[in-house]
Amino acid sequence: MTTESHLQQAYTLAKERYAALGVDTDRALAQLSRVAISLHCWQGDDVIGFEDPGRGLSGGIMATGNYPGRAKTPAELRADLDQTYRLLPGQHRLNLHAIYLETDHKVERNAIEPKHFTSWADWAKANGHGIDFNPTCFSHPLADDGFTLSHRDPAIRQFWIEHCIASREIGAYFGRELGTPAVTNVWIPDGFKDTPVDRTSPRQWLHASLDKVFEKPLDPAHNLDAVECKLFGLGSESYVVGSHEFYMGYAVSRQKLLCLDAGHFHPTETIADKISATLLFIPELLLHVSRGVRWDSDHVVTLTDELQAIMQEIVRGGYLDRVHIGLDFFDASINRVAAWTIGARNALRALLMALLEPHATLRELENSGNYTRRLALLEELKGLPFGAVWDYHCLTQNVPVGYAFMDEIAAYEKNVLSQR
Ligand code: RNT
Ligand code: ZN
Repeated sequence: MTTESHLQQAYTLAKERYAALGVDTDRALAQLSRVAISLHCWQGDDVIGFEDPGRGLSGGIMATGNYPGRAKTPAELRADLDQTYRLLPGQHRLNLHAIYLETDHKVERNAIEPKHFTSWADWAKANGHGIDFNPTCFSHPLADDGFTLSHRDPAIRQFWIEHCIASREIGAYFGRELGTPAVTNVWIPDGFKDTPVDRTSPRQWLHASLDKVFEKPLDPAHNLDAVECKLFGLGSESYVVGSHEFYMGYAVSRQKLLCLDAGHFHPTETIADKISATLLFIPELLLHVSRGVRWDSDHVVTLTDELQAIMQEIVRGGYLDRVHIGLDFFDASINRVAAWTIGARNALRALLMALLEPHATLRELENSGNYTRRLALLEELKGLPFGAVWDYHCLTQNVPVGYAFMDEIAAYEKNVLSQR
């Protein structure tokens, strides 16, 4: 008997188990294959980019580790991404930062244009990827004192406003070219290491700056604006200008997308519960699926309860059309293609688990006040043969089943990464 028929048999048995609970596994897989995850380009090169490869990462975030094989050119980064996408069932997006532009001479951040990103657009078009975008408000001399859009110096604020405006135009360019809107997400590192006396002025400046950034309406078919909050960062431990309350208020009043990064809240605070609450007041959400570990907000995503809760909330609430799922982590201590693949496959696995829930039954139990059965069923679901459904999905989508994806990564490391 071939492994393939084993996998098919296992699926048939799993399908029966789920069907007994009223769950249609084929339908769940069809839904899963329609979800595009936005893969963050920056895991491939430790957030360095191509603007000034000699300059290190700065701005309250840090990639640690020196695992060999980091992508140093756009061609290398695209090759690593291609390899990663080959290991993921489904068709996925790319999340690009402004510092990943391609140019043979220095271009100031406030002068970037779509023409610096045509190779990315061509590559995305040829491979069926949508693209999302981000202004890069860090790793730059004008961000070195820790402030950008909320800087006390109006000239420095103006520079970053122009950079963000240029970035929205590039997002719209990708959206037009690729026929799917880019989510352009503004995250700034602005904040104080130690206790500030004036918490108000930087927030007023940020508020005014953002209004200038978003002044020009762009067609939502091409570009969607998002803003990302944070609780604290490296060097901004005591005060972050763009806090949750700040951006929640901003997004609600301006009807922007809110970006919830799983690593940007108090260590015991999770973002799953924020989805249904925020979506009552804003049109759509962007998620940066990440994993906080102590002071770090950017570990590779593992199949945690928190990840499962996020995906459950998206599915249970019927929010798949209103929540953009992006990944955000950067680990330079392990194979970077593996980091992407493990994180993305985990996001998809958690999503599948959520799609395999007997939603109608669970709701009925809850609505009729039968919390005992609700608890029993939720616990029982954890032991159902979800893995057989996932394996079958990988099989039918022509990507490696199970741990076999590591064989391909090992070969890629031997033939490509170790030659760099
Ligand atoms: C930083 C934010 C932000 C960045 C990327 C590189 O804390 O999470 O999203 O990770 O812009
Ligand atoms: Zn983030």
